[in-house]
Amino acid sequence: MKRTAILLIIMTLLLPMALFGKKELTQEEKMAWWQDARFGMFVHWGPYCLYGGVYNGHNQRRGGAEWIMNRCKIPVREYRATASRFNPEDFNADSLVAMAKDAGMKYIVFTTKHHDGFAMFKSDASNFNIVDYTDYGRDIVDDLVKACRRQGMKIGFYYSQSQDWCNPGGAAGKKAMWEGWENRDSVEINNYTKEHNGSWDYLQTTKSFDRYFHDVALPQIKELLSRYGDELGVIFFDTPMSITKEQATEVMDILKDYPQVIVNDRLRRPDFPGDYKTPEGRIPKKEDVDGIYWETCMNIGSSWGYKSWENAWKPGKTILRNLLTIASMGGNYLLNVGPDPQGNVPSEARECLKDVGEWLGKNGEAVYGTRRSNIVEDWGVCTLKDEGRGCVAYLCVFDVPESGRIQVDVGMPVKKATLLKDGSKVEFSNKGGVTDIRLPKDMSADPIATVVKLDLKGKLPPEKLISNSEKVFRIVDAD
Ligand code: FHN
Repeated sequence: MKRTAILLIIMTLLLPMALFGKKELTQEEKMAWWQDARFGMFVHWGPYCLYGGVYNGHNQRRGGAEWIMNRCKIPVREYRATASRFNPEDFNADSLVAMAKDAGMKYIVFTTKHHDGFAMFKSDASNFNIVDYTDYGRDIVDDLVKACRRQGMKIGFYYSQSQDWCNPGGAAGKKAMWEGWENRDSVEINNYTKEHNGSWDYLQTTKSFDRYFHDVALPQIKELLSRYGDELGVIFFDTPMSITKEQATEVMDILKDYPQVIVNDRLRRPDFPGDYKTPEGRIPKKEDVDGIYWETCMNIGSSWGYKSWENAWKPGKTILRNLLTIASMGGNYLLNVGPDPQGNVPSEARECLKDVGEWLGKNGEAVYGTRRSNIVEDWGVCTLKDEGRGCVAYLCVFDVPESGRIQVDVGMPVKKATLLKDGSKVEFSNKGGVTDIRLPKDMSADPIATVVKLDLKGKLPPEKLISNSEKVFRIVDAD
């Protein structure tokens, strides 16, 4: 009897959803997990990794190594032939997800198709994909989604909707030849590129952009959504060139069936503002991200795609301080890695992520689920969180002053101050709205950040963030 009653209640709750489609979400509900997550892994991976930033013995002079085909004007047939040899035998989707998890990352955004046009998933819209075009033959996107499912990691898809250099008709960023390798034909190639809206190979021009869009981009977006749309967290479009308002609307119409998918601001500009803004490679100014959802995407080295001669790896300390600063301004940090041709994340990046994960394992409380304070001082930054009947402020002290004293105005009286790492007491006094903190003299400062947790009297005021702001952040390669 009891069981029947429970079943009836469940059915009454589920029936309207089955009849009338998926539950409407408020913007706040939709963004909630993403806001709490704060830290994600961006993965740029495709056949460009086979070049590793080197073409015909020349290091690519400018731009990310994932742009090598365009920067060095590699002919379509040649690039396709290289791509057919993509055989990342070491790739293990579970290891990649575990790496992100151990680094304290809460979601992964993976390049399902970058500007070269190679799909990392089985596609009926173009055979230039990992399953049909290579001997490797495994659907990497499918492997990754399943690994994320197994490990409770949110998955997001990057998809290059406009640029596509191997499927005819796709847009091509206008880059001049002299940015690539020294080629005797560069003048000729440059003239051709100028006359053909960025394309450098006749094969790119045999269809219109509209045909490319309807034959490849839209069907592939549909393929990805029909397979994984219900569990997809994010879709990251990029370099919105050539795409019309009507075409962008067609994309958004498909996305209506997946109301939980968070969409970035790069589908088409300026009339498709998306759910969040995407400053690239840098931490924006506080005033530029006031009241909005935003995420900085950044490389762990100097290139999105794998570069065999990378020599500018960021240390864990930089990554962590960036993350804390971004969190103190209410943003997310999407940190990119580029696996190599065998499918391994370079060891320098792995080491860095390990350090980051270790620190976050002890101090993550100051990052996840926090809100912006907009306090960025000489000594460091501060995040805020509601907790129990009150709220807390996490002072992340990058540089402990010699006096051991820091002053902060968190807008509420402080009840208690402790060191996050061990809960030991920290002396403080409240005076005229400012709290004077005295860090223990015998304390060894944390080289990343010494985190002081302040228990505050009162709750945080409601925070209303907007998605559709008109703010525009520059996309580095979108010309
Ligand atoms: O051209 C791309 C680049 O290769 C990379 O994918 C980044 C990631 O945000 N987006 C474009 C440049 O802004």
